[in-house]
Amino acid sequence: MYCNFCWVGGINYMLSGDEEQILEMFDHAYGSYMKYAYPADELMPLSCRGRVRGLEPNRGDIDDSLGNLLFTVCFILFFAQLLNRLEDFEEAVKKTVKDVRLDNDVVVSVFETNIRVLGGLLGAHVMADLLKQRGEKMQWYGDELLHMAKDLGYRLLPAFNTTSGLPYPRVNLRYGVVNPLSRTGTETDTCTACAGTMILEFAALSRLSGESVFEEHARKALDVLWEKRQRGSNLMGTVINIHNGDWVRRDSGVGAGIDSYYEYLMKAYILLGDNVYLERFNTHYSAIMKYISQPPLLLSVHMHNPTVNVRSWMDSLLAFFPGLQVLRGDLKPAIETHEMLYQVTKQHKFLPEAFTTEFRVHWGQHPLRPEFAESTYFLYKATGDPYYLKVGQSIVEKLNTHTRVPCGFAAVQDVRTGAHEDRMDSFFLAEMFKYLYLLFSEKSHLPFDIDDYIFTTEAHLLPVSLSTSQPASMNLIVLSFLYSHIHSFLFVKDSQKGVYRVKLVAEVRHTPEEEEVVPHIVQLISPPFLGRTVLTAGPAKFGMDLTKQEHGGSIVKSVPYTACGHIENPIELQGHIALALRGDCMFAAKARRLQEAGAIGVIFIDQREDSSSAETPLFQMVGDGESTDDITVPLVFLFSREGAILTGALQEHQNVDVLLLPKERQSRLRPPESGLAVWGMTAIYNKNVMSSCSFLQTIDMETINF
Ligand code: DMJ
Repeated sequence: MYCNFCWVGGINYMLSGDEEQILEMFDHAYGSYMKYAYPADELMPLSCRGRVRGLEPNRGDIDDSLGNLLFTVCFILFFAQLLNRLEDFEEAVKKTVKDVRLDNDVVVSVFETNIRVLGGLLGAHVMADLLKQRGEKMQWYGDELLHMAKDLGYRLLPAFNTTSGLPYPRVNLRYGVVNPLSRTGTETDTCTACAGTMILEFAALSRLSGESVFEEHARKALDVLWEKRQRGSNLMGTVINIHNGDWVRRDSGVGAGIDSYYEYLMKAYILLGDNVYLERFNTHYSAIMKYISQPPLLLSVHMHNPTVNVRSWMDSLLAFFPGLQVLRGDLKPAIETHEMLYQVTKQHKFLPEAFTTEFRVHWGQHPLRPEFAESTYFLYKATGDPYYLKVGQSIVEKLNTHTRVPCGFAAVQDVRTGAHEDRMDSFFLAEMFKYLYLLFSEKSHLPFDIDDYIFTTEAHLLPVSLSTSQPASMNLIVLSFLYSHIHSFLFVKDSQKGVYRVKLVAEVRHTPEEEEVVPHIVQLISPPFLGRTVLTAGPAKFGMDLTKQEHGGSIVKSVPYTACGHIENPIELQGHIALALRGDCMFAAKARRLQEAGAIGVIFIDQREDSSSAETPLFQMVGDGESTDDITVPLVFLFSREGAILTGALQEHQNVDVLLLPKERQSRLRPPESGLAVWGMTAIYNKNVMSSCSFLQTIDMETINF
């Protein structure tokens, strides 16, 4: 039975109707599994029995995800803890320890076993350990799940025994890959995601067990993949030869075959704090945004000829991508693509496995995939917009109406007919319910701080405190290395725990309706501009308050331009306004560094090509979650097209003086010598969205009339 009244951290609280509904659905799905399928890996919800490999007709590759490993139990282990059902959690741990055998003569997918089982065991181990430390439960627990995880890790390792370091796609849990009894080891190819989605689990295993071999192998595979990127486009193919590293399939998208490769680069940076992963991710991300992203669509291209689309349909796996874009801080395309996906679900009830650019069904199956719910959760978390709760409710409603059957929830064979399929993949329990529950639940209803964890691709949670237990040779996270995005997970030193916590922090605030962004300007006042060139700028929530005090000076570019490392030109910057490129670290970190170097103000310039205030709503920069009282210089932000005008002016003229001030003060200014007022812009600011007629207003003085 699900509870509608819970006790977390000594506080009673009532569950909301939405929370209760998710719990009821979870109980129906998990209860059916336990009743009809346990100890099989998965439930067959139409025939009300378990799917045991070898006993059911072979479904091909899809069965390689089953290894008689009690997948479902491994999966939900952690979910029970999330729901604060400590008895259920303890029970599931005991069952797993007692019933799961790893020494099975069965060929499994390395990728699936890693993300499903290894991730499940590790996430559950972390929770079991936490409960034990808290003294609440699990006092008997002696790292059994971690021992199992290590055992499983060693059973997966033979897959990495290739000359390239890219793993075989399959391994026999008992015999490895080279043993003649293994019935595997003859494969030549694997998918990019298959080889590139090991680092979170393997690194966690290494750091928790103290055995570095796992992380080393996963990292090596990522290094090989990185070397194989197409150097012209920085794109990746989807299938690669594991022996010689040649690309077998050169189509390049963000969905099937490659999705979690990108996801794991970004998350490896968040979990492990190694800049290399972020740099690689950013390089790929720019390429994706240049060639694959055609907002709201995400269309695969040829990696060598990226201006050519290779198909006119998209697959449903790419629905995770808006969630990843939220982590990257790229909210606008995330919102657009998510909205496009929502429209597809409105038309077909669910995302079909593949659909065309006109939203027609290309492949009608829907195996209860969670990616759309995942992105909905991340977008809600980043924006707080109740619209995403409505989207979540529509997902719930459709699941109950169209997939609920007496023994669980059944996949949809074809969204056009609504016919069911006798499968309920374990990711449905592991991911779908977790994201939906988190979407609707209050943070305070959770038994732990969700921001202390990162989601694996299977929605298992790994603690970001792992970053503090990395080998000394690795690049440690330093607090100052915070990257700068619209909404980002940020590492924040928790002085009490001595670990770095991960927080979803808005570095750039999209203000609520009642708090409008005060548009600012950068006005070029030295000859030959004489106040006629006016650039629309965004303000900052910290630093000098320009609404109280205008500010001006001549501009100098920071070296390095991002101002993320040691500032190399403090003498030139002394007493001047610094220009700094956005990205690589937080606005606050840049501002601090430049202020220390002697700059009297900072103009940040967007690093995204071709952005402009005419097309993108203004926002205000906020700090890094820590106190920014020490930052006293004025700070403004320019989109890249406005920024290019400023840097162009600097290139052409030795000296460029600017004024930084709120836009409303503009008309009161008199450019030197001209005696003319500067003409006001026609930008209209509506709520927090600014739609400007022009990002640059250079006017003919004759037209000025005041
Ligand atoms: C999950 O097993 C994982 O998220 C994987 O990375 C791809 N998608 C499936 C569920 O659709």
